[in-house]
Amino acid sequence: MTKSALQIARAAYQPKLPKALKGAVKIVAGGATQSVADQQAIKTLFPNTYGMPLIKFESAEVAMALPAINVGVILSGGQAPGGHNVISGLFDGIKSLNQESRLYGFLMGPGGLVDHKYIELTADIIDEYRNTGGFDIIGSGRTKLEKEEQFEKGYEILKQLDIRALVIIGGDDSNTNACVLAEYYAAKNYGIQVIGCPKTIDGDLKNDMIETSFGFDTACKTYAEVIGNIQRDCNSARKYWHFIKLMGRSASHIALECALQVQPNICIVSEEVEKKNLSLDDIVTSIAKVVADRAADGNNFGTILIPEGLIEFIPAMKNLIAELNDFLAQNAVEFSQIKKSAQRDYIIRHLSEENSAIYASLPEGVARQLSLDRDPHGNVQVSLIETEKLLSEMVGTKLAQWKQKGNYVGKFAAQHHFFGYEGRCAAPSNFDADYCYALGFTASRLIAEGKTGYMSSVRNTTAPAEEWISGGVPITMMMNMERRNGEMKPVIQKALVKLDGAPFKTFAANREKWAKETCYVYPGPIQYFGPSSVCDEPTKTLQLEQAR
Ligand code: FBP
Repeated sequence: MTKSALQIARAAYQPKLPKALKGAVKIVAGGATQSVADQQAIKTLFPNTYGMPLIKFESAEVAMALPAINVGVILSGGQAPGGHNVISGLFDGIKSLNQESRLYGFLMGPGGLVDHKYIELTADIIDEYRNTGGFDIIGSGRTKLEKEEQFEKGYEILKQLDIRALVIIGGDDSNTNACVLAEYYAAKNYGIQVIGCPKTIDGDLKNDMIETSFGFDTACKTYAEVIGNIQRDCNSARKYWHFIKLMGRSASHIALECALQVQPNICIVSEEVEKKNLSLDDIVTSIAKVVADRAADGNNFGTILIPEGLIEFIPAMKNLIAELNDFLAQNAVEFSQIKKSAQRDYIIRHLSEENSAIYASLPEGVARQLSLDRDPHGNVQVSLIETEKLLSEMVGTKLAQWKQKGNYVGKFAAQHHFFGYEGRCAAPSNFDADYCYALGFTASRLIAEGKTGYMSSVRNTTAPAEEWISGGVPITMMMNMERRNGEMKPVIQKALVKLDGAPFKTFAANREKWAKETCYVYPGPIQYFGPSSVCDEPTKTLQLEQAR
């Protein structure tokens, strides 16, 4: 296979490990834990994995010896830079404890476990993928592990391969599944440990113990590079407004991080829209005002960052989507038999009066996207909704009305972009390469300690990697009860942007200036070699959250 010069050089990169993981480790356990909310309900649903202590690894004198063990690994959900390094860290970790240990990768996500599709990950294969982006080593998928028959099918193959620990690398939904599986195998006394690893470019799987999900760093830096390039183009030609939608199915962390890196004219933060109970028209008006103000200064150009999940955070739309979710879940069969051309009318006839009116007022394309199949976890596929076009069209209409009234005298031409897939498989930054390797290595130590229902945790991540703290968090600690597909379910609580947090406050303190003036920053491409100040810098979000 032909490799690029960067790929060849990057293959030789040795990810940095926290000091404590470099030799023998001992475990330091804290007190009992409880879930973030709905404690009684979660405790009842997870009697075997609830309340376990937080765990930290520290250096020890005597090395622990692990009998040879077979371990399975699954990549679940959307790709995120660094997944291959989690696997190589896990591989090196189990091998460092016993050379006879083996690692099996289940193919194309959790479905590989159920369908018994797997490969053994040998040293040759692992070496091909060190420090590379993508999940192609074993592929990924979104099959939801939730049914007893799936757990039993999984158990069959795990028993056959003598696998005694399974590592699931995924986002909040996949780690919820990891926890359900851990509980099931523990209840059945099957002797199979399940460990989770925090993945998602969206950055919304985080809490006090999980400072960031892997992939967020690289993905944001990749988008910020391209947005910076667009800003330089836009500041050169001075004729376009660029409407840039950024991935992040729910939370606006990616848009906010990119805004902090590039200082655009506008960045919408969905969580603020919800808090202020803004309507679509409020958002459109506020954008149009910035466009008009800049036009008054002769600046008919600018950049607007739009979080992918915006639609679901506009309160009126959120109510509509919630009703649609329940309605479509309950009437799935009937709905699937209705002709496509009649589906819109069918929905309008069946929704409550208020939601029916909102649904009817939506442009055809957006309305259709809202009624399309949910992903296996019941989520609307927001990446398919063209919010950037919807907003620019509406802003254009508003400006035309203002022009007629003599309130606006500019030119408005829009360009549209959607950045998501462009960053999900980028070669991991040094941060993600190191962080992921440490997460995988930590998972091997949790396995060696016989733990199950834990998520691998690496903290203190704005300090040099040597000083990072490695350990484990009981997954039940992150759970609460939420409505999914019309039913209350235990799920990991999503971490949305905190409006009283330092990243948002920093943005809010600067946004008026960024709107009016042209304060663009051009971050340039991720650097893998060179001074640490250029190559190892964590995200602005992490730096501000940890105030370093
Ligand atoms: P995960 O939550 O699985 O990490 O995926 C995140 C994400 O990249 C979202 O930002 C986006 O909305 C979604 O995946 C797109 O899904 P798909 O890859 O199935 O098109």
